[in-house]
Amino acid sequence: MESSFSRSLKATVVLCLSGLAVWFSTAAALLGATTDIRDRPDILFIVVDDLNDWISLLDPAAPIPTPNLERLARRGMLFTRAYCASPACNPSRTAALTGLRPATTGVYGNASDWRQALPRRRTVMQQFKAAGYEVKGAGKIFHHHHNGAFHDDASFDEFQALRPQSYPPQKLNGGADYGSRNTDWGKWPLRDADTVDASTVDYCLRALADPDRNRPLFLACGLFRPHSPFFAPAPYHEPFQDLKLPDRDPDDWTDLPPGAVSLLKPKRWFWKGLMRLEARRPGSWRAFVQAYAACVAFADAQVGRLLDALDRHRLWDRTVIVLWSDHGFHLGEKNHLEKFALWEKTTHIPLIIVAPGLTRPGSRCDRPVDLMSLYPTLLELGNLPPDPQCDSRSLVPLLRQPDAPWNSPALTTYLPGNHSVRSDRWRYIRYANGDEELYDHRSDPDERDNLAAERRFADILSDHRKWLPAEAKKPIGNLKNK
Ligand SMILES: [Ca+2]
Ligand SMILES: [Ca+2]
Repeated sequence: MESSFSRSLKATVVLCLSGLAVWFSTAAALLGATTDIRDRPDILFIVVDDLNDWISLLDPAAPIPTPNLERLARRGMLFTRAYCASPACNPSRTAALTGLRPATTGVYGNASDWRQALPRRRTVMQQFKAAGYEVKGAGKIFHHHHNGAFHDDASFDEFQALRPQSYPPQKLNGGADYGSRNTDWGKWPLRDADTVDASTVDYCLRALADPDRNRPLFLACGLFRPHSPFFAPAPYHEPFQDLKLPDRDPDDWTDLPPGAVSLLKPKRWFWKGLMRLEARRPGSWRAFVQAYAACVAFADAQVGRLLDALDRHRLWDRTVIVLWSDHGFHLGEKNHLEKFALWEKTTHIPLIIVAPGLTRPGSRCDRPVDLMSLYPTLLELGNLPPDPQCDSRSLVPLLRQPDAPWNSPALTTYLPGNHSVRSDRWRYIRYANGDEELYDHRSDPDERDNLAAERRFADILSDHRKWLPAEAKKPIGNLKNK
């Protein structure tokens, strides 16, 4: 007679084998053993605007909770050291969505017309369209100027434009002389439903619920928060009344070389303006940071609505999900505000990839990677042919095995000739005039002590210099960033 132990052992073996069978069949569908378009996974592609790393997803000690990003990460792989290709909306998005770096294309600034620079280059969405996918999108995918000039109709079968931002009758931050209404912050609007992003997510929920799909779906969801103005309905602000302010050293800039200062100086008005406002209205800096946190909480809640739809329609097993931010954001660290710099705070981003049958639930990868890998990764996950023009390679080996060999660092470019190389341990920055910075993340995660002038690090410097792009395409359009 069979013992209860051997029965339960058998049951466990059967369960494991059937689990493995599901795993192998989904992995086979993902990785090319099938060519039938109907067997290909749906893709949910979520891009969040200006979301930095001061979030519980990336740092349990960070003050901004992101429960829905963590919920998503539990389904797949979190990249703990992912970096943008450029610390501004247009060059970052153009690079990620075309697979070509700023130094390859000349698209360095927010005013560079990327389509003029790359009239024939297929975006990653166009690759999926050509392969038979239905490609839909909503919100901020490409960088939008006020007139939507940089949107690309050719990338979508159907697209819902970003809903225009509504503004309160008067500025809310009390700083009539600090910035424009686009750098305002406060409790606005009253209801979630009246926000820019609710409308974007509503569209995506309808696309996910469509029962008549006979083609695989590529759905791009572009969330606008936490981009300024830092507006979110009142309940999102409440948890942050006692938020600590970021640490900073008032003298942090004394060891910066002239190349750094001249690059960053045009953006100093953000920080100096906020400090002037702080002097006149104490508490303004804290209110600014609290409002950013509220906008992150709001964006996280919008991601939660998408995840609820995946639960509701049982889409997890057939959907590849990629979530990323176009760059990070300074809240006063290193006496800097906003983006437009090459340090950790501006370049470090959340990146989550869920590939059913491929990524282990709740896995993490600590290899330094950058957003240039998104395009080739998506092609591989969608079982599309690789594109030899891409400037980087697919992350699929790391999705399979997070500690697989990966000998290239992450590379970020800001305006022509300024680059940052982030390896496991070091951040190396080289400015257009040849000036350098070097930070040791093992002992200095806030990048306070520039070590580039110390002779004992000469080998580290030369190891990192070899990753700088050989090519430097001339800039397209003017380089102003607003
Ligand atoms: Ca952005
Ligand atoms: Ca310093």
